[in-house]
Parts: sequence; structure tokens; C-alpha cells
Amino acid sequence: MSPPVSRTRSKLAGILIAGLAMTIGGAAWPDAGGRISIDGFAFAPSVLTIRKGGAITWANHDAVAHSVVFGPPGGRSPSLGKGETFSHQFDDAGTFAYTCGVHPYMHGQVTVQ
Ligand SMILES: [Cu+2]
Repeated sequence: MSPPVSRTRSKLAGILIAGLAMTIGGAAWPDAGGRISIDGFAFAPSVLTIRKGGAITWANHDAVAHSVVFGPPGGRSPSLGKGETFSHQFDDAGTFAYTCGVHPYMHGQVTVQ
């Protein structure tokens, strides 16, 4: 009788530990908002996850102008010169890809949870 009981217990413990690890991992609780640097013709970080209702501020550190242009449903920043910033608040959950309007090969992605 005792082996089946202990097997059940260790299975339960395994499930509990797996659940704890997922919670501690932090992926389920992203930052409220964030900052993205535009540096060396790249967005850094290029992939960022924030919470719904949070805002992101992009700051251009390059000597040339850049911008932030979202794919559908759209939205874009003005052209940002060196030292200029652009902020946007994300009220809807989803994954939003964007590029630089001046340099379409510059890619970034914001996930809102
Ligand atoms: Cu650019």
C-alpha cells in the first residue's frame, strides 16, 4: 500500500515545483513600461514585453534621424533627431512590430500583456 501513496506524493510535489518555477521565472509579470535606445542603427532592446497600459519611450542616441513606424493598425513617431525621445502608451494587448521610417531594415517588436 505504501509505494503507490509515495509515488502520488512525489508526482504532486513535482507539479507544485514546476508551478513555482514558472511563477518565479518572471515572464508572466512583465515590466509596466520601458525604455528603448536607438543606437548604432538598431533598437535596443529590439524585443520588449510590457504590461497593458504601460508606456515605452524611445530615445535616439545616433547623430542621424530615426523614427518609429508601426505595422497595422499603424501609428508613427515624428522624425527623431539626436537626443530626442518619443513615448507611446499601449492600452491594448498584442504583439506590435515596428521599423524605422528612415531605415526600414531596423526592426523592433513590442509585446503587450
Ligand atoms: Cu533609422
